[in-house]
Amino acid sequence: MKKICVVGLGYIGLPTASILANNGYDVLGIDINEKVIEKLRNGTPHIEEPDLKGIFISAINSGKLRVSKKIEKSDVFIISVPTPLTEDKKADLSYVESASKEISKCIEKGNLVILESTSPPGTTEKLVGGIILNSSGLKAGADYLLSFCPERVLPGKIMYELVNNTRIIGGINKESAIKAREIYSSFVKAEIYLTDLKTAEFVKLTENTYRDVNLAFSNELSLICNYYNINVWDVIRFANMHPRVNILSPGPGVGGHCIPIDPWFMIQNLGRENTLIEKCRNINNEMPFIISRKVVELIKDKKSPKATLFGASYKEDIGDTRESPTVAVIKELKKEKINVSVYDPLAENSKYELSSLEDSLKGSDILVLLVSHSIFRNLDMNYVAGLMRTRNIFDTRNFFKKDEIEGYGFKYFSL
Ligand code: SAJ
Repeated sequence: MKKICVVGLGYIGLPTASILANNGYDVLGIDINEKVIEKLRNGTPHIEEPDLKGIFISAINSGKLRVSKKIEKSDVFIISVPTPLTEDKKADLSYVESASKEISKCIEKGNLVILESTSPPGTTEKLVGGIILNSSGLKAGADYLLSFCPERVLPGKIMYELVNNTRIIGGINKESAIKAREIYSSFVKAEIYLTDLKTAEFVKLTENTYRDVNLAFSNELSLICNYYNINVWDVIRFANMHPRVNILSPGPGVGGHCIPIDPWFMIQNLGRENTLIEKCRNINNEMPFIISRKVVELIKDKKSPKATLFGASYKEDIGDTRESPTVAVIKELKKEKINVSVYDPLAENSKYELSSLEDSLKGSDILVLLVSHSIFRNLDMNYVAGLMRTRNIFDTRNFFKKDEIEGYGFKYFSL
């Protein structure tokens, strides 16, 4: 199995295609977006991710990685396309569907098809396998091999985690899983465990749902601590000293394109309401509104109140703004007639206009820290204080030190 076609060149597909090419495979990366292909052909990755550029360029320069809009015959097909959430909170599998149709056009007996995109249990066999059977007549397990191998990498650390994280591979039969393991073991240094398709699909959802539930617990703790006037950050720090407790940090909400979405995939077919998982989703979704209400309360008496939000991306030290809690905070504050300006030197493709540091702070009544970018550590707080009309800081991430901040004449509020 020498030639691999990676369908979908996004956050997972592009790094995976590049690494496979650097490990000796002939890789063809496919994307439907003409602009993406053009950019890649000019030697520039269309996504920002530490260490990706060098690995991508060496793959392209070696001639082992090509990119195209058009699929070709291959030994292996890897599907790494987005699986977003529909309005009614179900998996939108349309990209998986169209990728499977493309593959059907050139699949041959003995090939291996691997789905990487996060999907509800049953998708690999029923949807991918079903489409390929209908369009090409080839049956998964009998005529070709079919696997599910979910990505598990953390945005911001993708290149490291692709190589160093353990992987779980599900196969429609043992041979499918074993063959898929052969491909990934060319670059994965950690263990690769084999199972069946549905288990592998469910494991991926379980990992992200576990994190969402943990985050909901920590966000709810922050509300309860608020009631008792206890510092939630101290509580979590001390509780986590217990060898079997590991609570995540509360914050202004849970963003990104995985954690707020995948729990819905897990429960979408159950027909049960009010599950723990749904409740946790709702708690996390409520956080930007809770933050906004507090901001309004703090500055509503000012004449033409202005709030400055620090951070537009969905989490620290990356530029990705997809599903960022900041968007909901902006909307809420605007509804309440608060002037809002946002500062984030890392943010890419922000839906909301961003301001310079100076413009965002000039005449402001509150600085709301929403994302803990490391670069915010270099801020000259005297300069920040000097620009603001009212020196309020609302720190939703336990980023600043209260005593230090008060030394600049700020009133400090935290979650
Ligand atoms: N967050 C907090 N407090 C924390 C940790 C995170 O509020 O203590 C917030 C972040 O600010 C962000 C959101 O949660 O808004 C999600 O961030 P994250 O770092 O928890 O997760 P992602 O979405 O960047 O990546 C996750 C990872 N999954 C797990 O850790 C179980 C990653 O390994 C997955 O590959 C990725 O989802 C994915 O693609 O599924």
